[in-house]
Amino acid sequence: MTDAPTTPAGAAPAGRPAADEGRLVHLGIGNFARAHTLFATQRAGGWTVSAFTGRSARMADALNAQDGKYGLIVRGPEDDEVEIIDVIDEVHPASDVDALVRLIADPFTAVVTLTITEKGYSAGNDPAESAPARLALGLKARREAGVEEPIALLSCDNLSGNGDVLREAVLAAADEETRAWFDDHVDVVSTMVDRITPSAGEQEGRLVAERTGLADQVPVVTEPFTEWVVQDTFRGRRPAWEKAGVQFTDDVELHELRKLRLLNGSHTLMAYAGQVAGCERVDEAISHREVRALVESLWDEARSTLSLPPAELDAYTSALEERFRNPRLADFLIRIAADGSAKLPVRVLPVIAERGGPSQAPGSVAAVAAWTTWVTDRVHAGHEVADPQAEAIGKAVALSEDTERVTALLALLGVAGDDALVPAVATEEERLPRP
Ligand code: CS2
Repeated sequence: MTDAPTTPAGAAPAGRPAADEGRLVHLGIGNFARAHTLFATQRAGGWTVSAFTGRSARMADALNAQDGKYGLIVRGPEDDEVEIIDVIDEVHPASDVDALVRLIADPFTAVVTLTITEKGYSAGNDPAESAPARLALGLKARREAGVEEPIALLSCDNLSGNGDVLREAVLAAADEETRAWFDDHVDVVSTMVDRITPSAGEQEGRLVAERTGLADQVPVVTEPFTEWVVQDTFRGRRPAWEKAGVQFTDDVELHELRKLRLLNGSHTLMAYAGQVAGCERVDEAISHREVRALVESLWDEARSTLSLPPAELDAYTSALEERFRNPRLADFLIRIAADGSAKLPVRVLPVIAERGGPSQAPGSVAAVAAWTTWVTDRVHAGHEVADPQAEAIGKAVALSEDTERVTALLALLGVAGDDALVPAVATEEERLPRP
């Protein structure tokens, strides 16, 4: 996509040969990591994965009971392909800090990948609450064990500059000696990840059993498309991910911004505006005339903030549209609606600011107004909002005066009370398409 040196798929980047074997530790073993990061690691060959769950330990029990194997269903517009992924050695609950410390201190471990979601990076310095803080304890043990080979930490979450964000979060929780040791022994790598991975249901388990014989309690369903762009800054071993088509580049940031603002930005818009308009899935939302018009407008605004050739952006948005329209994927909007207060400031607000304010970014303003409307409707209807700030959202939506309510909600996104976005969102709320 850019002039930056990007290795062609299948070729190892010069000077940093991939290693035949090693251990990768993964934090946050949900559906996405299993469709994307572990899939690529299986293709690379030779490496084993020790994984840790997110908050719920259920995944550890289920995967360990299946010897770490699971079925990956790649769901195209016409048919499914099913493959067994068998790269996991052991799965631990996130709370097993001793296991994490032991694994990071072990010289065979050379790479840590994280899918801990946006909110995971601001979880503070308490190892009981925060994956970066647990990682800091692991690095302390690695330093104390005298391991010299640099370990690479890769963020696979939808944040711009995710490597820098991860570095800050780990260093904030690390002791002084580990901070001094860090730069010589740790590479923190930014990556752009992409593969739409909806939640799987019971019929997916039946499909895996029929096609492969594996009785799978935790199958994964995903789309055919997959992309991983990785900053080329490894001093230690890493899997031969180029065998899975992973691109190594010095310029991850533009890839990140393009994906965050065009894919994730329109996902967020559809998640809220689509549900407010009565849709349940992404393919319905993108086919809804008025929601689609809002998506077009958001895309125009986001495109103008990206320094990429128009033809390339055209190709990117047409491919996105096709992915969103996949009629068999059944990607429910409620999945994408989670954690809006952590997503909007990354995906949407920067576009409004870079365009010069709300009057120059009506599609992006609609995404924010759709969020304020959706959380308000949802709490009033007695449902929970899955969000790290759910409690504060509940208090804000209880305010009966609209401007006060919108002001309180936008404050949770870091928007000041006198920002022009407040009246713009209050007005836009009235215009959103309804069933
Ligand atoms: C979605 C992402 O949950 C969300 O907010 O936008 O999970 C999206 O499906 C992935 O980033 C696609 O790569």
